[in-house]
Amino acid sequence: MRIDILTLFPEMFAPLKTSIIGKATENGALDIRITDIRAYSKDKHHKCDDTPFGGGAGMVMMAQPIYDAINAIDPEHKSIRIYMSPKGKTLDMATVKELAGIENAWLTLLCGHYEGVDQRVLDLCIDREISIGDYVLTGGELPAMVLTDCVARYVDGVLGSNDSVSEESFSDNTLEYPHYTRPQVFEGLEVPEVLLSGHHANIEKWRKQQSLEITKRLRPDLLED
Ligand code: 4F9
Repeated sequence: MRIDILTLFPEMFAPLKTSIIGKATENGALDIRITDIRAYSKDKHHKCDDTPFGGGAGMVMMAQPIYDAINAIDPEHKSIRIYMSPKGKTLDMATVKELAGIENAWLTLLCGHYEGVDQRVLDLCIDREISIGDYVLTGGELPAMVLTDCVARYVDGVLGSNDSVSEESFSDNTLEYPHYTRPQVFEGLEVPEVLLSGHHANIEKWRKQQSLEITKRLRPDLLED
């Protein structure tokens, strides 16, 4: 999967170079490219924001640098162009799996900053808007990393064969069961007996029951449909 990220703050994307996503990039399963929108500014001071027409607080990102950056990266509009925005559809597992399931998928993620982006560049260039939740951030960079991380986990070759996605939280509308590792007693707290029994059927039954109980207690809304 190829993911292009357009931002005024490329240095914010260091986390994508580490851990599982960093390894998948080295292995070639992911091709993540960060583009500095400022490089496309035609202003002599590389200006990319200006005051809003109509007045009001804050600055607005100018259309021209974004328009030119998108058209330099994806001149034939072959990628799915996504603007990370609180106005977008809230990200859920259905959207994550939809994007991850596209053969040879190519995503372009536009990160706004300040008060937002000139509406005309969104109208001209953007296919969809995605939000990661009902709160406002200082920019779309963290949402772009959230989207990249959770979509990438479902791309072939990103997770090792031991990192199963079939038992994790939300996989069948339930939250995941609790995990334990050595030592058997920690600060007086014991590992549940059944996990030490070696009886796989009982362990599976216990985990299913734990999943259901935890979901009922913490997220009863997930069980409604
Ligand atoms: C984007 C918040 C996506 C939530 C972008 C300020 C944002 C956001 N989901 N907030 N700029």
